[in-house]
Amino acid sequence: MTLPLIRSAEVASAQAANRPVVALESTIVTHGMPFPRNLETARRVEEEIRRHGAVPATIAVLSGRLHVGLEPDQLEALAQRGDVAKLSRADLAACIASGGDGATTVAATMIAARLAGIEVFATGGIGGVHRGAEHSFDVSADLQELAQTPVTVVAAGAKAILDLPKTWEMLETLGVPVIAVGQDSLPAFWSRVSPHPAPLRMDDAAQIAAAHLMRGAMGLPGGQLVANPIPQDDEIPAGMLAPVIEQALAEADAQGISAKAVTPFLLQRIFELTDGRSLEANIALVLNNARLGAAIATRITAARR
Ligand code: PSU
Repeated sequence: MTLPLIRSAEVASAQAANRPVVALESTIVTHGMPFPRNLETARRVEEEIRRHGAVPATIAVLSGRLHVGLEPDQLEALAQRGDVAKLSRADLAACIASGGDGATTVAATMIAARLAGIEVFATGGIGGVHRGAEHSFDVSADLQELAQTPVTVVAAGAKAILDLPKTWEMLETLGVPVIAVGQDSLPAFWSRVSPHPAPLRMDDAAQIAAAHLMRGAMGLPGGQLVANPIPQDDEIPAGMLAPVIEQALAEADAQGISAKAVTPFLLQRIFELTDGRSLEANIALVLNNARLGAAIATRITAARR
C-alpha cells in the first residue's frame, strides 16, 4: 500500500531546491487555541518562518491524505472546525487508512516530518507526564516519539500543566537530549525559568544543528528536544501561574476529564482564569520557536549541501 503523502506546492519546490523547511503541527490550531486566534497565529507562525529564510510545512490529515504543508484554504477550514480528531502515533495510520481527517500532535507531526524528509519541527510545548500519573498512568506519546524519531523539536519546554520533574526524568531515561537555549535552567512554557537544571545548554542555532547532524552521523535513533525560553517581555512568572494551574487541575479532576481531553481542557481554563494572558504568552513563545526552528533548519540544510 502506498502512503498518500501530499506536499504543498511551496514545500515541494523548497525541497527540490534543497531549501530549509520547518514542520508545524495542527493540534495546536484545532485543540490548543480558540478560533479565530488559532488561525491568525497559524498564519503568523508560517510567515515568521518565511521571514527567517525557511519554508513552513503545517501537517494534518485531510480526507485520508497526509498533508505536509497546507494550502491557505485548507488551513482556514481546519482552524474553523471544532470536531477534528487529535492524532498521535497510535491512531495516525488508522485515520489515513479510513479516509478521515485529523490534527497531528507532536508525536504524529514528528512521524510525518520524518516521512517527508523534514528534520526540524517548531511548536509550543510538548506533551509529557501528567500530574497524578502515578495513579492515572497518563503519559504523552510525545516522549516515546522523541526517543525514536530523528527530528529536532523546538518547544518552550513541556507545558507547565504537567508534572515537569517527572517529564524531564522520563526524557533522561529515554535518552533524549534536552537542550536549554541560552540559560542553565529548563524553561517552563509560559515562564522563562524553572528550578530544574538543564541537562544540556546551547547558545545558538549552529550548535544545535551540529548536534543534530552528529546524531545522524552516528545513526542514533530519536530526536532532540530544544527547550527555548519564552521572551522576557511575554512571560507569566511561575509564581503567578501556579495557583491558576492548581485550580484548573482541580476542576478537571472534579469533572472527570481524562485522556486526550485533559490538555485542551486545561489550556482553555487557564486562558479564562488569566483573562487571556496565557494565550498571548502561548502565541509569543510559538513565534519565538518558529524563528529558532528556521535558523536551525537553515544551518542543517547548508551543512548538507
Ligand atoms: N503546544 C501548544 N499547545 C498545544 C500543543 C502543543 O502550545 O495544544 C499540543 C501538541 O500537539 C502536543 C499535545 O502533542 O498538545 C499534547 O497533548 P497530550 O498532553 O494529550 O499528549
